[in-house]
Amino acid sequence: MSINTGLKQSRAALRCGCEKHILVFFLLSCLIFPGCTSQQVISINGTEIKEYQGEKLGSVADFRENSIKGPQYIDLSTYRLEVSGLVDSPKQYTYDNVLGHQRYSKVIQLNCVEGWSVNALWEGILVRDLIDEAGAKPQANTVIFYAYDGYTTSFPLQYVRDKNILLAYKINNVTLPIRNGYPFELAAEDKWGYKWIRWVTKIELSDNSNYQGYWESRGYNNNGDQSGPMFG
Ligand SMILES: Nc1nc2c(c(=O)[nH]1)N[C@H]1C(S)=C(S)[C@@H](COP(=O)(O)O)O[C@H]1N2
Ligand SMILES: [Mo]
Repeated sequence: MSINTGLKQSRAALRCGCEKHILVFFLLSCLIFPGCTSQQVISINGTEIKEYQGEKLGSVADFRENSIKGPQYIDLSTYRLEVSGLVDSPKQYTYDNVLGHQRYSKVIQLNCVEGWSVNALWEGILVRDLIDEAGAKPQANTVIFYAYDGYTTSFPLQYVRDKNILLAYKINNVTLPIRNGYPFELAAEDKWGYKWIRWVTKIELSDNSNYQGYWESRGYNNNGDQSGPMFG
């Protein structure tokens, strides 16, 4: 008998043994938990937290679905986040490449102009870190974000840098649900909800400080500060 077939046989023996154990375990657990044969949802991602450092949080379920084309389904196997425009070296990141950056979390409230708001714990990476990796050219003063549904919005580069703006992949400790922008939503702190672009696909450095995004070109304020006007 060669070493190879010996190995195969012992593996097969192992498998059989395992299967027996699993069967016994299954039968026993059915005796203990009679409902065990019905389908259950098993959380592989932890559960949503409702409070953080004493502060009460809203829930993923509190967000109203108001996207221009409904929720977008992004396939991670082909997904790339592009960082381009006025940069020294344009980049393309996979989801894992993005998550490979230093991660941060922060409680931030989103306020929609429709009159609802949600306070949540956002976890993400700094947009600034991606921009610095690509190297913004000196003329760049604006950051334009693009999304899978054609939605766009923009910010002064200084805001993104100085405010440590997060590109979020988790909310309240769970991976962003599809309708909340999976894989990434921009947590545009201090800005109206229409600046919180979801399903982000591209970050472009530009020198066009008058660029107007989807809602901005339809009358909403380009600056989007919650402390400032909603329109104009
Ligand atoms: N890609 C994309 N992002 C978008 C929108 C959209 O239609 N498409 N709507 C915006 C508006 S108006 C709001 S209030 C927030 C809501 O985000 P949330 O559901 O994650 O809270 O998403 C913003 N981001
Ligand atoms: Mo909104």
